Amino acid sequence: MKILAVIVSILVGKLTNACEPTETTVSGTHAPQNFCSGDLIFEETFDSLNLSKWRHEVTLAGGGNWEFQWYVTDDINSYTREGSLHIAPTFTSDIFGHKFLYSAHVVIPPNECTIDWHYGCERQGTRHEIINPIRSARVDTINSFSFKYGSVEIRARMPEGDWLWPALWMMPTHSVYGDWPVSGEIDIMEMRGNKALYASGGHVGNQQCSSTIHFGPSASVKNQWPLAHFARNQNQPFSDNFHIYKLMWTPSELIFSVDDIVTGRVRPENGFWYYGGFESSGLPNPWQNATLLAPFDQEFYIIFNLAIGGTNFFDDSFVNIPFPKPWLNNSSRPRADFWENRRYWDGTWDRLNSDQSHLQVDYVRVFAL
Ligand SMILES: *[C@@H]1O[C@H](CO)[C@@H](O)[C@H](O)[C@H]1NC(C)=O
Ligand SMILES: *[C@@H]1O[C@H](CO)[C@@H](O)[C@H](O)[C@H]1NC(C)=O
Ligand SMILES: *[C@@H]1O[C@H](CO)[C@@H](O)[C@H](O)[C@H]1NC(C)=O
Ligand SMILES: CC(=O)N[C@H]1CO[C@H](CO)[C@@H](O)[C@@H]1O
Repeated sequence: MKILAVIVSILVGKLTNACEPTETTVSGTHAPQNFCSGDLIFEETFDSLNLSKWRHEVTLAGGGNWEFQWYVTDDINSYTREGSLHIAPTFTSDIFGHKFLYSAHVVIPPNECTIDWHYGCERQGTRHEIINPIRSARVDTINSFSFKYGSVEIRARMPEGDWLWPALWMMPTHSVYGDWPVSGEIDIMEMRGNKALYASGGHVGNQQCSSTIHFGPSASVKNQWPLAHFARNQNQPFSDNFHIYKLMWTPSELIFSVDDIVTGRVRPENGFWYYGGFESSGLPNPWQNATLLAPFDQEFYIIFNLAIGGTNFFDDSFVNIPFPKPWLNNSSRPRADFWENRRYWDGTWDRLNSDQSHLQVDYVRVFAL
C-alpha cells in the first residue's frame, strides 16, 4: 500500500509539474523556442569560446568613461582554458612598440568596428595623448540571447591588479525608451582590481564588489544610480576565489546576490520615475505608459568585459597604497599619464605568469521565472 501511495504521489507530482507558463521572454539565435517556468533557458560553460554565441566589441571608444583599453578579438585577450573564459589585459606596445602609442593613426574598418562614438573607430596618437595603451576584450550575447525576467547566475573570479575594472552586466537589446540611461543598464557585478584602495568609508578595491542599475529620463538629468547601488565588502579579495554572482529579476523587483547572500534589492513600488525622484526634472516621464518596472520591462543581453582606468570609476580622492593614482580624471592626457606612470602599477599585474590578472568566467546560466 505504501509503495502504491508513493507511486501515485509521483504521478500526481508529474501531472502538477506540467509546463507552467512563465513571464520570461527570450530572443536570439540561441534562445529556446518553448520553455516552462523554472527551465534553464541559456547556459554557457566555456568549454570553448563559441563565436556564434559570443560577439566581441571591437573599439577604442572607452565605454563612455574614456577607459584606457582597446577592445580586440585577439585570442591572447580572450580565450577559454579548462572550462573558463579568460579575459586578459596586454600592453599595446608589446605588439606595435612604444612609439606606436605616440604616433600611430589607428583606423578600425567600419565592418569590424562596433562602437564609433568617442573616436571609437579612429584615433591619432600624439606626444600629448596616446593610443589606448592596453588591449583587452568585451564579449556579449546581443545576437544569441536576450531575455526579460528570470534569474542569471554567473560563477566568476575577478582579476587582481591596480586600475583593472571587470564587469558582468546587461544592456537593453532594443533601447525602446531612448538612449542611455533612459532604457536602463543592469550591472550585476563590478569591482576595482586594486589590492589596497581606500575611500573614507573603507576598502573600495578588490575586497569590494558592487551591483548597480542605471536609469534616468535623459543623460543630462542625473542618472539616479546611487539610489540603486549596492556595495558588498569582505575581508578576502574577491579575486582570490570564484564566487557566484546572481540577479533575480521579476516584473516587480531586481535582487542581487553574491554566493546566495542578498546584496541589494530594488523594488520601485510606483515605478522608476518616482523611485528616482524625477518629477522635478521638467522632462516628460519616458516610462509613463509602460509597466511598473520600466525601463527594466524589456529584454536585455549579457556582457562580460575587463576595462582599465577611465575618468569616472576611480575617484581622484581614493587613496591607493603603496602608489598613488597615476592619472587625474580631469587630466588632458589621462591615457598618457597612466602609461607614463606605469612603474606605479605594472608590478601589480601578473601579466605573463599566472591568471591572477584575468577576469575568469566558469559559467553563466539563465533560468526562466
Ligand atoms: C557553436 O554553437 C553552435 C550552436 O550551438 C554549434 O552548432 C557549433 O557547433 C558550435 N561551434 C563550436 C566551434 O563549438
Ligand atoms: C503615453 O500615452 C499618452 C496618450 O496616448 C501620450 O500622449 C504620451 O506621449 C505617451 N507617453 C510616452 C512616453 O510614450
Ligand atoms: C584637476 O584636479 C586637480 C585636483 O584634483 C586640481 O588641482 C587641478 O587644478 C585640476 N585641473 C584642471 C585642469 O581642472
Ligand atoms: C569620480 C571622480 O573622481 N570625479 C571627479 C573627476 O574630476 C573632476 C574634476 O576635478 C571632478 O569634478 C569629479 O568629481
